[in-house]
Amino acid sequence: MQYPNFTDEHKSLMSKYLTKDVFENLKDKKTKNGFTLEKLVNSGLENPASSIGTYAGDEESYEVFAQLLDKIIKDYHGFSKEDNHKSDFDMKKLDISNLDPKNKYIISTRVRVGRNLKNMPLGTIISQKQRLEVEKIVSHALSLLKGDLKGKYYPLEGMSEEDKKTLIKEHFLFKEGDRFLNSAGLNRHWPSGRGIYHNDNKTFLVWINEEDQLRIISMQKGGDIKEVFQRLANALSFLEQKMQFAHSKHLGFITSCPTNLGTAMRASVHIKLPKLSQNMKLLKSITDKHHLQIRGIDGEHSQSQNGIYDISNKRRLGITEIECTKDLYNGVLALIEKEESL
Ligand code: ADP
Ligand code: CIR
Repeated sequence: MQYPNFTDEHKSLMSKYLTKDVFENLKDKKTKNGFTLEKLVNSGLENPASSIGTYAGDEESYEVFAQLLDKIIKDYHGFSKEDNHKSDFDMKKLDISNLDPKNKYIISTRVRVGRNLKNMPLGTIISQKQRLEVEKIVSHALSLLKGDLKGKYYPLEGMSEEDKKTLIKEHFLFKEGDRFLNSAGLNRHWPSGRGIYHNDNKTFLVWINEEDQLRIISMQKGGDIKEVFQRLANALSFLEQKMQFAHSKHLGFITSCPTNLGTAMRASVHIKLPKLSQNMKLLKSITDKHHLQIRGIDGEHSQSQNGIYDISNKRRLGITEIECTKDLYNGVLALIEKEESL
């Protein structure tokens, strides 16, 4: 691999931190699974508008390519290589109430975490056989869930186009053909091994073999973050007994994108802010202050519609699950207060 020809078009943290020195140090390195620098940065090279631009191949990628990835991790999460990650699902510390009891602003609330199986390469380089093995292990564990988490697994293969479209439009299912994932090798053998599990009322869902091997999701209408978080915590404590997830003391849960490390948690609301959204600078000053990210209504890289935004915690590593949820809570509280004052 030659040193990339970065242009003004390249906006990613990868292009910022892959200096010639770092490149020289890393260009011939390989993990035991054969993952290379070329594979790590391909998404950011093929998609200059990437904000991050890297996807890892395995847990070892974060050690072998630390000279690049530590800088991206520090920039995104504010987390240093000397720090250690901590987990905390203790609901007693979540002293919060419904942010929008009259349902004026918040349309829906969703909390997801990413997980991958221990000792499996990540989706970027996993073989088709291993991916099918992941699907088997995860769908079997899910079939043991009970109560309000009980549901059914729907493989993508064989699902009608209409069903897929409806599930995507209603924000339950992942999109197809994401170009960032495509360049990272994450869409290989599509749709084989991919699918969605959900309970009847679609408040608990699990995506299998998309960007991460599991995306575990709790969501519902309205602004009761606590109820959504509790459902997720219940599901996780069950699933953790049935499978072992890739995890390190330093980086928490291992994910293919470095933005998802640690808690791998994104807690979000779909929120309507008709007045505040007229002044994006003001809106952004509040979200920045509370470490929140703004996405469009159809998820990452999509646009807002009807003044509805997806607002979520940006930091996931070096803070606990409770703190991620509090980031969202405090930020959304501030947004609603500002909207009401305008
Ligand atoms: P991820 O959340 O897994 O990082 P995306 O940003 O692509 O990935 O979002 C996945 C889907 O979840 C999209 O359809 C998005 O609209 C939906 N979504 C995210 N937050 C909410 C929410 N609070 N309410 C309803 N749907 C949501
Ligand atoms: C990018 O680099 O833009 C894509 N690979 C997605 C990065 C993850 N996005 C984020 O900000 N959490």
